[in-house]
Amino acid sequence: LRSFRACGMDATARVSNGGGGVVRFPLSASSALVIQKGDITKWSIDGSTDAIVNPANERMLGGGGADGAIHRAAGPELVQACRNVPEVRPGVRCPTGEARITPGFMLPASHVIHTVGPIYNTDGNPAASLASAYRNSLRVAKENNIGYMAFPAISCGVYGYPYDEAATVAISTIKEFQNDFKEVHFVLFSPDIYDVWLNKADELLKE
Ligand code: AR6
Repeated sequence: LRSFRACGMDATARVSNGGGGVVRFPLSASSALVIQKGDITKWSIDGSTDAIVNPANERMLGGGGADGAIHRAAGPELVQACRNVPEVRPGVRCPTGEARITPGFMLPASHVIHTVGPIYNTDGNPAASLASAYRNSLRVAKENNIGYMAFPAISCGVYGYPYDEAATVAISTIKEFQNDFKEVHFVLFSPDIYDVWLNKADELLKE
């Protein structure tokens, strides 16, 4: 089922992390969802205004997992830019489900969109909070004329979201924005998550 969708030169050539297993799902005549394995800190689309999404926490000053890797790769200017994001209440710059944008500094991508997914076991409505994190990230990207963006599997690490449920929310929410982007990528670090995402995209994006 998958092999016929494996993309050819087009997307592969333009993804600068060189990762194999890049699978492209057309969403509309001019947009696609692209799923690949890899390290999101290395992702960009050459010559475009692009953004990677950082699965952050509400303080927005760095942390472990992908957040830690993004801050290390971006350099110290990123945490400075984050400090300059106003607090909405003490210690909270980005409430769960919202998103904020900064430059990418030393990253290959030009922007970072910071969002906060739900902690699966303590959030009252994790599916709504996760959908909101994706939706607000996409909205902020659109407001900043970003045509290409890359998401990790938000909340699927430290925050404990089950992969299959997360994939349903992630892919169906991105589908709502199919006319607003050229490409939305998932750059997935874990082979298990990559498999779950591919199967879910096959299921939800069948022509
Ligand atoms: N590229 C792509 N994906 C990655 C990378 C990378 N370089 N590194 C990890 N992942 P997590 P969360 C995957 O824990 O669950 C932080 O401490 C990882 O395998 O980074 O939303 C923040 O500060 C997993 O599948 O984010 C918060 O406190 C996915 O990214 C908290 O963790 C998300 O895992 C947020 O937890």
